[in-house]
Amino acid sequence: MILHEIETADGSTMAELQLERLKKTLDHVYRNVQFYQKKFNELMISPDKISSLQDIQHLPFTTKKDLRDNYPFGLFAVPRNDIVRLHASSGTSGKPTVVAYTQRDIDMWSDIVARSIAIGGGEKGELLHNAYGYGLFTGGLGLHYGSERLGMMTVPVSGGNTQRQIQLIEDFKPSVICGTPSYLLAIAEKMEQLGKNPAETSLKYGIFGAEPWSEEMRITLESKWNIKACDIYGLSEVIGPGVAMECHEAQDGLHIAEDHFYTEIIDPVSLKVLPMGEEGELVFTSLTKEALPIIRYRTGDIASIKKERCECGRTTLKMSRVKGRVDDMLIIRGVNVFPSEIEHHLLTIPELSPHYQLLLSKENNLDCLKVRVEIKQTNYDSLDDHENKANFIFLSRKIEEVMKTGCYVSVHAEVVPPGTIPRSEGKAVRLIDNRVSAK
Ligand code: DLL
Repeated sequence: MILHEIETADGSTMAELQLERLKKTLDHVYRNVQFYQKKFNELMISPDKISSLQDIQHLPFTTKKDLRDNYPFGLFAVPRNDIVRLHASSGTSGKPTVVAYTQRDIDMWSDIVARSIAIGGGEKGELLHNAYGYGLFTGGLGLHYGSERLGMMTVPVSGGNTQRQIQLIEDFKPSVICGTPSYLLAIAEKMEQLGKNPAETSLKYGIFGAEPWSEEMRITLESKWNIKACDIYGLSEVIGPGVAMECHEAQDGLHIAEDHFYTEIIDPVSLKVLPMGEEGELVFTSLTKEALPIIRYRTGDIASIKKERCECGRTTLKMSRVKGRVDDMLIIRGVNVFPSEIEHHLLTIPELSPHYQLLLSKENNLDCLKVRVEIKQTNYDSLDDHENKANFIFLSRKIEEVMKTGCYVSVHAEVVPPGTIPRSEGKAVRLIDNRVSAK
């Protein structure tokens, strides 16, 4: 295991480095990005007056809307000639958000992702199968460059063509696989359908992220594949994958690349910074980016942070698993619930598979939630039609009960036969919102 010096630095060394880098970043954005210059002037903030990390709290936030309003290139801080790469995130509505990288940004990002892969168990000389989508999405190329930087033999498979994924896993014998947790589930399922056992491949580590996933999903993936599955977090606006990565030793929170990103947790309503340990919205300030430096970016992701020496030896700030996005929180009859919490409780029922959908609708002006989930193949095949019907009804009632006691929400549950719910090859779309069309 390679531990980088900065990953084990003491608090004051890290803070000193962060402050020095923050000052440079603020000077850079003030001089080169009109948007920030205007905002700083409005708030009467002069970047050279920032003298401590606490002063960050006086700086303005940046939101996805700001990126959209300045679409496509309005927030770039370097001349066009210095930009070597663009990525974009699709988003669910409106224009994509476009992000840019100089060659130095790409180098720095590759270093960060190389570090992340090593944190998750990857080693120079071993083989990495990359099933994240290549293209405008940062997952494919982000992991790719990091893997090469680490010195791993990198297989750029991208997402999709599941049969070929299986063949390449069998033939090339990778030790690390990267992809969304939902796609790894789909690959495992395809193998099982072909009479193969995913637990018997050469794989040892999984680097999974780009979508929320629960601890129960980890257990499912680890046992299906016989691997250690670790969580990788990131977002294109901040850089892409690698902002934080869970270590395979402790699997207890994600190590934030603190030397590149300053992290805050805020209350998404009052916008006040919350104390360490409290759950709220993640906010990042980039400390080393050139093309698109970003100040106090409101991610919309809900998590908490903690500072402790980890079992793996690292001292960096850790963030919890992302519970979900602020805008994904459902309010069912006054009760707030995140889809990841529903997944967590759903997967405690052993007869059910991890393939599910959440369908939102409006009835009598109230939001209603239907949980549609597949039964496990083995539980289905062992029964005749009549028994299956009865079992579906029994399991549906059980789900409704578990949701009531676990998440305090009333849902309508529907158990369906294996293979009913569409499989994902990238980020899974589990929430289907039929509320607008029902109006
Ligand atoms: O999803 C970057 C990435 C690629 C991360 C590959 C990890 C692996 P975007 O497409 O911009 O970037 O989407 C970012 O995805 O704000 C979160 O809501 C969600 N997300 C990313 N990683 C995780 C994770 C990439 N590990 C948005 N857990 C973020 C939960 C995640 N949500």
